Amino acid sequence: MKPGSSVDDLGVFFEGWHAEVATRAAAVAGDWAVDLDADDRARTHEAAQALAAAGLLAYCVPQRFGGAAVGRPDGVDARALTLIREALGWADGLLDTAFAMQGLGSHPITLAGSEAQKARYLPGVMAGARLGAFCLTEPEAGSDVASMRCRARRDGDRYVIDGEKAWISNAGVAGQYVVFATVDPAAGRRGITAFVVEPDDPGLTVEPMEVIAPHPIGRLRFAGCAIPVERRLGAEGAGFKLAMRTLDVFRTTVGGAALGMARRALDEGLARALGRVQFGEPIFEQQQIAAYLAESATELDAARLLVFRAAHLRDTADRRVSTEVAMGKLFATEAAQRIIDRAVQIHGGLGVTRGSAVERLYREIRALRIYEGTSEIQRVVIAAGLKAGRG
Ligand code: COS
Repeated sequence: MKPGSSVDDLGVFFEGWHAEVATRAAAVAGDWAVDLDADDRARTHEAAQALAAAGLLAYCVPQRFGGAAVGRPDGVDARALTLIREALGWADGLLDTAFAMQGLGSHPITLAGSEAQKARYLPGVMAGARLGAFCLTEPEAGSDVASMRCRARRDGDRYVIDGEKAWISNAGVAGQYVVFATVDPAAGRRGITAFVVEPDDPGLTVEPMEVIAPHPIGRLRFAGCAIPVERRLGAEGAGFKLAMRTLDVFRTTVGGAALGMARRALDEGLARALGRVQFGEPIFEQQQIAAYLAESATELDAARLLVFRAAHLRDTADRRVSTEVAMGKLFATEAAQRIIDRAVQIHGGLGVTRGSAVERLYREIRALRIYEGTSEIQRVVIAAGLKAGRG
């Protein structure tokens, strides 16, 4: 089995150089060994090193700061990021999120950072030396970002942050945290402001959280956490749009990870159906099993079309593409869940046995319908786009 990431069948969405990106990502995915017994945090560092060594993290930062030449004004190419996540998701959810966090955790700096901020953080991101984190969610503010309570108060040449963030990927291993906090709770989303917090800033503590799949995640508590004013990203009140613009790139890449996981499930399901003999013949000969595989292959291709259309538009159209991006994430993550569920069914008892690839996929896929905007929020975005005549 080989990682399924190729530009061959969707040439219309790609430029010539994308094929090489897909090949390079597939090589990293093919070489990566999944070690479920190793510590998630240690594995994340190891993954970042492997991704940096293969040159893949260069796609997370603009060329001026050492990144790859992708020819986009904002320095990143959604198609490259999505192709890479497709290959990595095929191999291992943790390898995929190690990559994703270098992008998501640095893109607000790329978009809104000063030259000094970019120079301080981006080269380390690309080298895999500084792991990134994107800190938006709070215990009481998930989908409703504007209701966040984490507060930043200006005090001379510092901001003092108080509050809590939860379900933060890379908590405890990140070298930089992009933190969204409000400077004016009464102003709703217009008070939200982005900052960079560093792990040794006084007043920051981190607690690990456990989720259903291997993933370094946790809670951040800010108690009088004072940071210099120079760590603010962009203007006061500009944080909400900065978060949304960042998500317009990375929601598409979540779709890419879902494609990779679904492809792996289809590969595993097909191999099992052809190899497993019951009633004197491979179970593939049972029409119900063949139909599951046919359904999965069709849904996977439909998902690929939506996801790469979104990535292509994001890279080439000079307009907001939130609607198409939301459609891609919604459809790909929901379809991947169904495809993986069918693969588990085809595997029978083996499908729910710890250590089998489809059992791992079954746990890995679930969060993709939740993080970076739930499926329900994607429908909200799509409906808002319809009303506004977008997309
Ligand atoms: N790009 C640029 N601007 C955007 C934007 C985008 N993608 N999305 C929204 N905006 C702007 C709008 O243009 C609007 O600007 P004005 O005030 O100048 O008119 C402003 O932001 C508010 O937009 P909107 O009215 O659409 O926001 P809502 O408060 O109605 O809803 C949702 C926003 C629900 C879509 C948003 O809160 C959301 O995405 N929630 C989910 C958050 C999430 O993904 N959490 C996971 C955390 S990361 S693991």
